[in-house]
Amino acid sequence: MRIRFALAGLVAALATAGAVQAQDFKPRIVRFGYGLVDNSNQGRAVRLFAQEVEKASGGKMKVRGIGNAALGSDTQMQQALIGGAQEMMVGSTATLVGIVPEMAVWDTPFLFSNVKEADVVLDGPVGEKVKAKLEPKGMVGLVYWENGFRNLTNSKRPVNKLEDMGDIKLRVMQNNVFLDSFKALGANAVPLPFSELFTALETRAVDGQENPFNTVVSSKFYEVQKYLTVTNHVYSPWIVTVSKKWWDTLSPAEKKVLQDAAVKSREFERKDTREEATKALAELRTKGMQVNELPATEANRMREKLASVNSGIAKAVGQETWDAVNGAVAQVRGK
Ligand code: TK8
Repeated sequence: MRIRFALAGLVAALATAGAVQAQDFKPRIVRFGYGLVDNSNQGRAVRLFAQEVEKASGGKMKVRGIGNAALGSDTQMQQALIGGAQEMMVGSTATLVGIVPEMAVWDTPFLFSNVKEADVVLDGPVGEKVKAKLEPKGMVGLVYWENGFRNLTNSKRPVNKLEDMGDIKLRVMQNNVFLDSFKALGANAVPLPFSELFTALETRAVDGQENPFNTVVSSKFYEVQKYLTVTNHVYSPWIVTVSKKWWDTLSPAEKKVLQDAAVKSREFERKDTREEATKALAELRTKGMQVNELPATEANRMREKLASVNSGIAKAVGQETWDAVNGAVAQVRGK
């Protein structure tokens, strides 16, 4: 008797769950584009996101991760999201600056001195506020992911002092903060989309670039770059974005599935990236890269020179955003 009662309850519960699911989830294909190769921290986190979404939607929502910039460079994908031709992407906040000027604040050299500061500030109220600026421009920002602290590589010579950068043609991300930063350091800065970077290095159209260790490994830059200088000069995050046009067609349950999976992917991605980063430098050495750290006096000179771009960033992002972000950093540092 008791068993029969329990079974009936179970059947009823299942029926209700089924009914809720049927009306809340439509079959959806989500094209999720990214710039790095499949075997990278980006690729792994996109796959985790895809699994979570599929599970939570009872298989109704299917995420197709499309890496290698096969759907276009960061800026091309952003336009596809705005137009509604692509559902999701992950890319650098740095490449969004032309659409949301406030995003440039994350490119401030030496803004964060460790990943804890980055996590607290990006996930906190001011990170949310900057992220929210995407909506009126046609994109919904879900979460920030770690790209990592950036370091310098080149094929010309070991960089031991600033002057060593003098005649290095250095690829930078396409925004003024990066251009101004490397001009301030005396380099010949050339803006290029990431999708063109490997070929540019290979053909020596440019001599160097800057990216976290993880990317130097996953994109095989060690094949075309000999020297790596540990500079940790900036932490520019990645951000996961959704087409607003498409987002507006989703049910609240579908939106929640994407939001929850995005948070899970963020936790996974940061852990994965940090683990990979600790091993990457040794790997790059075994691949034949020559690694050096800047002597303290040169690191300080670099800091001083880069501080000269701060006033320009404050102007570009607005004093309010500048103060809010720097205030949030000071707060977490004080703790
Ligand atoms: C990948 C880029 C990349 C970034 C860059 O699409 O462009 O150098 O670091 O991660 O967003």
